[in-house]
Amino acid sequence: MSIRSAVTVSLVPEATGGPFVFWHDLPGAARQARQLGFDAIEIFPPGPEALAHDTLRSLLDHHGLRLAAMGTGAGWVRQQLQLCHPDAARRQQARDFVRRIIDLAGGLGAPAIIGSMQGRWGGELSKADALQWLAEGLEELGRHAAQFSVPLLFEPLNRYETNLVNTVSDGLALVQRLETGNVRLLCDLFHMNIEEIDVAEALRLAGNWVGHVHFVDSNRRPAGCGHLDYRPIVRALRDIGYSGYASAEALPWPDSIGAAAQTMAAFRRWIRPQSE
Ligand code: LER
Ligand code: MN
Repeated sequence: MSIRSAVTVSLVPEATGGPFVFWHDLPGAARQARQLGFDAIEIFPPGPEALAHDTLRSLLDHHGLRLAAMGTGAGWVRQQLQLCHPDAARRQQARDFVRRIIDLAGGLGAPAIIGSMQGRWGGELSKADALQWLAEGLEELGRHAAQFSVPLLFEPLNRYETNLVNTVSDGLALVQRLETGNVRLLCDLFHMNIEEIDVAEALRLAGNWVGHVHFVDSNRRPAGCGHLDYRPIVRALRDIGYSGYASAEALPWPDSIGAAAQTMAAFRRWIRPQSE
């Protein structure tokens, strides 16, 4: 199976200025995505209650699109929830938030993403304790996702966004220590460009654990608008047999439609000729 294309849409007003291609207008984003030839959209919702299953199902079906994944970061952005919180009640709120997004996305055949909901250590909270709370949350939520036959995606983030899990290697150590094998890594090329010694080698190291890819350039502009060399990256994805999404989580530069069109041109140049 070949790598499929996806493009992000944010519905979170507080995330304005963030790295999402389309903003606020979900039906408009779906229409543009389809017109440009994307296979799927990835949605960053304000919360699990913001979208109804049936509305989403009919929008996707109408445009012949799949749902690639759904973000949970609004739990952090809007409510400061995090899975490693030292307070048990706050941790539980974080898990509940993610679980309800798993239910919504899973019902549409898509995984949820844990990125900024992993949280940070510091103050009273040691790194070891933070990782332990995070691992317990991932264990429970990974098992929960399995009922929908989808993984839970865990995303290492660069050092300016978390001090917990920055690299693929640290991400692997975390997911491989879980009893559930259902938590996979989301490899975001922007974060990897900051943290990895060699992006392609890190993808090879992750191998079968790669569950999703954020397809973006070194400066978080759309693929082809920075200085990443995609040839060794795509070769590594092919060699590990990756058949998930290359999902454009990038700044809307120069604007949303321009970013989406640029991503599709890059996808066709580097990924589709090699993956078919
Ligand atoms: C945040 O930087 C990011 O890459 C998102 O995918 C995390 O949810
Ligand atoms: Mn990302």
